[in-house]
Amino acid sequence: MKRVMILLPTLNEEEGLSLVLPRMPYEKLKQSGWDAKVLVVDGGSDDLTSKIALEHKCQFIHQQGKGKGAAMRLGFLHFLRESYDALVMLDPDGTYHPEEMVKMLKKLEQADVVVGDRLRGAMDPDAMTRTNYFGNHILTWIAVALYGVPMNDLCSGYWAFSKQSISMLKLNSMKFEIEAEMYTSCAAEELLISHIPIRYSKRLGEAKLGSVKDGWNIFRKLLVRRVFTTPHQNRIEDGNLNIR
Ligand SMILES: Nc1nc2c(ncn2[C@@H]2O[C@H](COP(=O)(O)OP(=O)(O)OP(=O)(O)O)[C@@H](O)[C@H]2O)c(=O)[nH]1
Ligand SMILES: [Mg+2]
Repeated sequence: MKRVMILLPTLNEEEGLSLVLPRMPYEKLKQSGWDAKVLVVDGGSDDLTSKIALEHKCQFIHQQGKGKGAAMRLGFLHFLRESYDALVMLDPDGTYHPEEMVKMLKKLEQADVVVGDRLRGAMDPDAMTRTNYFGNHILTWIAVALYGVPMNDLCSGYWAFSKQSISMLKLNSMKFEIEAEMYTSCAAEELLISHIPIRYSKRLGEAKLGSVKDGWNIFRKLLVRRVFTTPHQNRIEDGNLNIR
């Protein structure tokens, strides 16, 4: 059996997490040769997020700082410390469908990285605001114009990686610019990115992303990494790992 880590970033995500965790396709993954373990990296939720994660026997880390980017990098660090073969990340806010990771891991056999593509997938009518829809298209277009590497959905929160590709990423994002930096780092390391259309649904609970401010930070990250290909310093604050 190969081992896959399913990495979930959370900040007050009790509603989404309680819907997403029971839908993890453990059986289907097993049939495809994958033994899966979930790691939740939490940014200090004050709702029932940690309780739900532990009830479902997830590994749980309290990140010491804040931000999705810092959380993902901490998750990557733990991934590399253990003997996993692949990593799948998705936001557990009800927007992404855990069942779809089976086909993403299948596709990973022919690529280093697989991105779940919402923009060419099945988007539920009320899943994305008009501002985010145009913002996602524009940022994706800018990324491809700057880096010349195919990308269909820059800000997707559903990615699968081989172990080797995670070990090659060089990242320092703290917040929602993390996916953009994952793309720029894949481009720098010449990793093969493949896409797969996915369904995208309306979020449960409250959004943490501010469209304009975070959109601007993503744009800025694309520009900075075009000039300075790799981060000066790879800052990751360790968290407290609570293994159940
Ligand atoms: N660990 C951690 N996770 C976070 C933090 N901020 C947001 N998240 C999680 O990151 C994921 C993405 O955040 P969202 O608010 O859904 O942002 P988004 O998906 O870009 O925007 P929406 O389309 O509005 O859902 C969610 O699962 C959040 O719970 C944080 O500071 N730390
Ligand atoms: Mg979301």
